[in-house]
Amino acid sequence: MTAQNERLAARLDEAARQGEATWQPSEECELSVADAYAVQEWAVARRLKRGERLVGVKMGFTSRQKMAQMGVDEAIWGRLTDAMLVPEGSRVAPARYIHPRVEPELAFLIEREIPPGAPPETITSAVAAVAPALEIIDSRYADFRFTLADVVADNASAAGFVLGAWQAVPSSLDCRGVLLEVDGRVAEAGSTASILGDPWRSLVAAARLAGRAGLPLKAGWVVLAGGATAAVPLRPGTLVRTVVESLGSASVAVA
Ligand code: 0L1
Ligand code: MG
Repeated sequence: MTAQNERLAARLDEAARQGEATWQPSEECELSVADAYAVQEWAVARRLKRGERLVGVKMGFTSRQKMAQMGVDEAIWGRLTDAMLVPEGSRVAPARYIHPRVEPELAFLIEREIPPGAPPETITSAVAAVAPALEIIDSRYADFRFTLADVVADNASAAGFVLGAWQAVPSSLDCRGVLLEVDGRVAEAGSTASILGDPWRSLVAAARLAGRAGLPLKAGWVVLAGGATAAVPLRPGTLVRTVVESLGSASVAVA
C-alpha cells in the first residue's frame, strides 16, 4: 500500500462516513485499476477495523450499456459489509447517504466456499439459494461522475442492499422479467438477461475477480449479481419494491 493509496482510501472512507461528496482521485493523480482495487481494499479495511464484517461482494457494470458507457469489457466488483444490509421491509434514512440511487438486483447465497481459481462448472453447485434484491448505490463523488479507476476505488459505489426471501435455486435464471416500482408504479422494467446475459455468468465473474485478489467467496456470503435496470434516485417518503418474475419481491421504505 503506497502512501498515496492509503490517503485516498482514508478520504473515500471519510466521505462515506460523513455523507459528503469528495473529489475523484483521477483529478489529482494517475491511478491504475490495480491501484484502485488496492484503495478499495484499504478503505473497506477501515470499516472492518471499526467492527464491520465482510458479508459478500457486489458486481457492477454488468450491463452492455454501462460497459459501453465506461469503455470497459469487464465487470467490476466491490465488497459488502454487514453494516450495508438494510433489512427487507424496513425504513431506510436517505440522510445517511450522499445522493443515493436504487436498482433491482438478484442475490446469490453461497453455501460452500468458492476458492480462487475454482473451475466455473463447480460454482453453481456451491449456491444455496437466490433472492430478489435491491442495491442502494451512492457514489462518493459529486454528480456520480467518475472514471473506471475512481469508481473501483469507491467500492463500486456500494452503499446498501436489501434481500428478499431466499428461494431454492431454479434451473435457469436468465430472461426473467424484473420490475422496479416506486409507490406501486413501475419506474423501470428490465430482465435478468441484462446481467451479463445471465446472472450465473455474473457469479462466475465474481468468483474470478475476487479470486484474483486472493479472496474466496465464503460460505454464508451474498453475491449481488448486478443491476437488471437503470437505477433511480432514492426519494424520501417513497416505498421502493422490486419484483422478479417467479422469484418474489424485495422492498424498502424511504424515511
Ligand atoms: O452496482 C452497480 O452497477 C454500480 C457500479 C458503480 C457505477 C455506478 O455507481 O453507477
Ligand atoms: Mg448494482
